[in-house]
Order: sequence, then structure tokens, then C-alpha cells
Amino acid sequence: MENQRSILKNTDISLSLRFGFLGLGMGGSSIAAACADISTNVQNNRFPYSALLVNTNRIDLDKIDTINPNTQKMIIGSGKGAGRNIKLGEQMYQEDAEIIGEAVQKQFSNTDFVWIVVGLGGGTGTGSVIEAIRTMMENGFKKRFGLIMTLPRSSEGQTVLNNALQRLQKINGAMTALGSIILVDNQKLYSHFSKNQPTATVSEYLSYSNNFIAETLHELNIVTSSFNPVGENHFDVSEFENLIKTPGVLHFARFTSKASELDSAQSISHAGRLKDQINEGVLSEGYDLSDATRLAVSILANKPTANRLFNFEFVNAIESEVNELAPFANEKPVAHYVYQNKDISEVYFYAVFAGLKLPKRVGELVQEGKRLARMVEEKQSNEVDPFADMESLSPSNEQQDDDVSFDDLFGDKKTKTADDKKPAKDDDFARMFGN
Ligand SMILES: Nc1nc2c(ncn2[C@@H]2O[C@H](COP(=O)(O)OP(=O)(O)OP(=O)(O)O)[C@@H](O)[C@H]2O)c(=O)[nH]1
Ligand SMILES: [Mg+2]
Repeated sequence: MENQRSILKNTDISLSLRFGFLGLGMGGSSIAAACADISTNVQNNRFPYSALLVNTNRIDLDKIDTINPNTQKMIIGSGKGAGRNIKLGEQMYQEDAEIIGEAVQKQFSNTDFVWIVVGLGGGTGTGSVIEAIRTMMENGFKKRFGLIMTLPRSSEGQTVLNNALQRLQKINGAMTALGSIILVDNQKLYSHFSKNQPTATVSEYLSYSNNFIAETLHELNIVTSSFNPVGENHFDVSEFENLIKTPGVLHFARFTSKASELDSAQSISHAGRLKDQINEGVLSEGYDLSDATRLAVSILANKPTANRLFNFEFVNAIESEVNELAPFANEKPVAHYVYQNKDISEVYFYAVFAGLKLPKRVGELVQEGKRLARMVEEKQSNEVDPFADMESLSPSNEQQDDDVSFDDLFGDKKTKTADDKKPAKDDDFARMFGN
């Protein structure tokens, strides 16, 4: 993996798109800040990305150190956080939606594409993500934004799981009208990190994961525009743009092979190695890649290796593997590039699949949520209630309503009227989310 990074660092890179990052909540802000802190040695473009960090918790927001002087921070709501309450997070965002919209316009005026970034599971980021979609659509970024969302680890508890799943369900229903969605499986990154660094602390893990996400996205953004294409397929910037604007989940894989091990096309496809590596991915896994509507594969080699490797047999072998993985994709260029760096001889593979459905991991989280709910139920039914005879003192089994008012509890019962709802401003948004 280090080599992979060094090839990008040692090369005169150029960017495909100028990305902006709207970070919401602590996880979202931390990841967005790391993304905007990516620096290049390109003249007059040391920090190619920008970020706006929004949180309801002042301490968490202050705590984020940024290198990029253009990154802006914005506190909304009480300054005390949303305490894992998504209704509260959403409400605080709504109250300040107008000034967030203004800040978005200002911060991202030179931006091609904005990523809304949230850590799914908390109150602020998860609560405000749908409203942030509204902000993008109503402030000039329709069809120019995507979502980056982390999936919680299994051990984060029922509230986090429920929050994450609730929002995922809403977003899943509207997915066909949105840009691409990148899912970062915290469990996957955590397992990888803890295996390699068993003595590290959790905060070291978090900063590792955030930098890892930032570098992966940057790599995705530069790999197609920084090297010389050879052969008939050049996957260019406009195709990259189409790819990340494709509705559905985006899956990204990359891996390296020693040039000396690649003596023929067969050695690549040998024992399904290419397929395994593509399936494994970088940020999340468990997709049905046959759902892909678009994909791109880029292969980088130095000159001597390229001369030897990039022949008909090789191209056919890769293309047929890719076709088996994603037979229904409408566009599937396999592009070859030559790099000039003489110190490296590896061959680099990059694969991006767009238009996917949610991965298996989400199904696992649903099962985990159900398991936790069952455990709570069992515990409750096993408990001897000392107040069993005093019916009026035991809490009712009705689902808890966070929206309950004093009047609901003690005053005249009043049912909610349509006027209580915020009027829909944008037809498209209203159609998608029903508000
Ligand atoms: N990869 C990564 N994930 C994070 C990080 N911080 C939090 N998360 C994930 O994001 C989820 C939501 O946590 P937060 O972002 O702290 O929640 P919040 O949006 O600030 O919401 P409240 O604190 O409840 O107002 C957590 O359950 C974690 O799974 C981070 O720095 N990196
Ligand atoms: Mg928070």
C-alpha cells in the first residue's frame, strides 16, 4: 500500500475535480477536515479541496485541528451536541438551514462537486443529513453532490444502530435521485487497523481512518488525470464525473502486483485473484457487483512493463473478468496508463463500480439491531416488577415519542395538524423525502 501512495506522491499529479466537503457532526467533520487537509506540490494549488465543518457540539468542533487555512467551522444549535437524538440534530440544522445554505454557497463557489460527510449513528450528522441534501439541491448543487457515510461498528449499541439504519432506509428510498454514495465501513477499517497495530489507541485509529478515507478519495480523483494513457480507452475527467454522479453506491478497489509476477494475462486472472481483489475493496465490501451500471478499471505500469504486458491477450483477459463481474454495466472502460517513475516497477490496478445497491454489511447491521432488541425484550420480560400491582406506576409499552409536549402529557389532547409541518420548498426534494 505504501508503494501505491508513493507513486502518486512522486508524480506531478493533476486533479480531475475540485471536491468540497460538508462535514456534519463529529465524525463527519473529522473526515471532511482530513479530506480538505490533503496537500499537493502543485504550484498555486497546495490545498486543492475545501471543507465546511458543522456541528452542534462546540467542544468537538474546536477540537478538530486543520492545516488547510480555508476550512471553515460553524456551530449550530445549543453548542452542547444532540446526544445521539436524530430528531434534535435535524431540528437544530433546520433552524439554521438558511445560514448554512449561505455558508455553503460561499465556501464551495469554486467547487465542482460537494460531498456531504456524516458518521452514521449519532444525532447531529445522521439527523441533519437529509436536510443537508435539501441545502445542496436548493443552493446550486443539484446533481453536483454525493454522500460519504460511515457505517457503525457492530459493538456501538442499539441507539447508534437504530439511528444509522433509520436514515439509511430513507436515503435508500431516494437513492435514484441522488449522486453517488460512498460507504465507509468502520468495522472493516477497524479490523484492518487493529490487526496491524494491536497496541494503538482509539484516537490513533480514528485519525488513521480519517486520513485513509481522505487519501483514498484523493487517489481516486487523480489517478485518471495524472498519467499518460495508452491504448484505445482513455478514461477521462468527464467520464470520472459521470461515474461519481451515478445514483447508487460507489465501490472502489485498488491493488498492486509485482511486475515480475505478471508474465502473462493468465497470471492476472489466475484463480480469480483479480475478482477477489475487486470484491474486497478499500472502504467497504459485500456488494453485488452485477448491479453496477457503470464501472472503470485503470491499470498503471512503467514503460518496459507496459510494452510487455499491455497486449491483446492481457486486455481480453481483464475485460472478460470484468464482464463476468458486471455484465449489465453500460460503460466499462479498461484503460492503461504508463508512469515515468524509474524507481518503481509495480503494476497498479484501480477499479470503480457505480450504481450499486447497499452492501451485505447493512443487512448484518439490521440483524444485529434485531438481536439487541430481542435481548432487551427478554431482559424486561424476565425482570420481576416490584410495582406490578400498581398499574399506574409502570411505564406504558407504547413507543416512546420524543416529540411529546407538556400539553400532550397533561393538557388537552391535541392532535397534530398539517400546519405543524414545515411547508415543502422544493418540489423535487418533497417528492424524494415527502416533506
Ligand atoms: N471513521 C470515523 N468514524 C467516526 C469518527 N467519529 C465518529 N465516527 C462514527 O460516527 C458515528 C456517529 O458519531 P458522531 O459523528 O460523533 O455523532 P454526531 O453526528 O456528532 O452526533 P451527536 O454527538 O449525537 O450529536 C459513530 O457512531 C462512529 O461510528 C471518526 O473520526 N472517524
Ligand atoms: Mg457529536
